Amino acid sequence: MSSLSSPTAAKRTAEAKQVLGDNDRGTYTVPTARLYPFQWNWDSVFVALGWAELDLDRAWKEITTLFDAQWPSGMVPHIVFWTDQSTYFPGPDVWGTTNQPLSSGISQPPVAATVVRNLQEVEPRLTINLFKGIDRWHQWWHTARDPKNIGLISVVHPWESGRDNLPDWDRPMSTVDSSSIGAYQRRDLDMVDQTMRPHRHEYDRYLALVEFGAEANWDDQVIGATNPFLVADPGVTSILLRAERDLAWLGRSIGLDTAHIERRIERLENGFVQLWNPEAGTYCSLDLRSGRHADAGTSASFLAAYAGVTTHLDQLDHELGLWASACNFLVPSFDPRHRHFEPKRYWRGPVWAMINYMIAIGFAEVGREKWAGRIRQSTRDLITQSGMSESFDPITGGPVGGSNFAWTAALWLSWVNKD
Ligand code: 9WN
Repeated sequence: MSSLSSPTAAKRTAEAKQVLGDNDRGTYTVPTARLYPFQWNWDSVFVALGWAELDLDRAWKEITTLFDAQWPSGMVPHIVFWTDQSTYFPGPDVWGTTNQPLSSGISQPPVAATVVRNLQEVEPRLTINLFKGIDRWHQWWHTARDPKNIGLISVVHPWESGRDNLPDWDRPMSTVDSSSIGAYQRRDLDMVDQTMRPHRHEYDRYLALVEFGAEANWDDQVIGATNPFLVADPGVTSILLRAERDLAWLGRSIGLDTAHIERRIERLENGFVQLWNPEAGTYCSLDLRSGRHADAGTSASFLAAYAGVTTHLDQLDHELGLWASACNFLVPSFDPRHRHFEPKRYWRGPVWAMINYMIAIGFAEVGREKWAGRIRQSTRDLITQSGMSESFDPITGGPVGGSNFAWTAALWLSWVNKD
């Protein structure tokens, strides 16, 4: 186990700064140069935590740049295509959106309010404009992504969850018709081994959903009512619930009335209970088209404490213990005892630093320091062993996916290796 000041840790710190610098595009940061050459929503926000350790102005800029791409509807897109690049597919032509700057037509987990609160606590610089932008985005989730008004947030594309090929999506995606999808060239496989990426049949359906959205002109009402994929996600729901609490804090800190945010918090608190799957003994996604829960937990199940939901804490504590006995590094993205667990395939097993960060914060806040410490130590061991990788194999600790990854670097600087 390396200490905070060990030579290896110092080497990783230098590497992390280098990675942020290399991926910096001045007003935003790309996740990693060729594989993901644009601004990604939640990547950028986590990266702001890393910038805050080096340059506070740059940290705020990362977030305001993202909100410069906010749609009139309030949606903040998952990718902003600030420049023309050919190393990523699908690009703006496939998304068929019209808003400027060009962007994708879906969103990603809303971590912004929480990170902005962190920045604001270092030095208050929140503008009313940014506050309103985040507020409109949160309202958009409640309206556009809770079309049945049940107090749960759904995703209309696996990419919207940020956890693309999670086994949770297998069954709901199996009903998506991809027969209209012609030939296309994936670019991810030029850079990452195919054993670490989603399968071809999954990509066909990802594209079919993009086609569906484009044909609907990205109209939220049409998508909410008829999109073939609509799944309530414990990840986005927990992250939004947490973000709403932080947004209310931010509003109060600048003297605003936050009653409408408190009402939204209450909606989600009431809705959250529907994610509990008694058979699996954990929080699971809920397919709103079939009415069925997924049959196993994911790393997002452990975000309940982060969301401020403490109802099943003992069960989650117990469940995490079982996961810990089934792998060497925490927290795998999917239940390591399940038959669909794949330690190297993207979101079907690998460990992701920013998910660990959120889970650890939640456990620490509810007094389960043991888990918070263990998760941070695991993240530390993984990055020490494998560097600034996109994600990590929970069995071997080896690197998975792309390298020189901005959010891994940012979390090393702001959390893993911070005193
Ligand atoms: C699609 C950039 C993004 C992350 C996601 C991760 C992956 C994209 C892809 O990379 O998704 O958005 O093409 O694989 O799943 O969480 O934001 O790092």
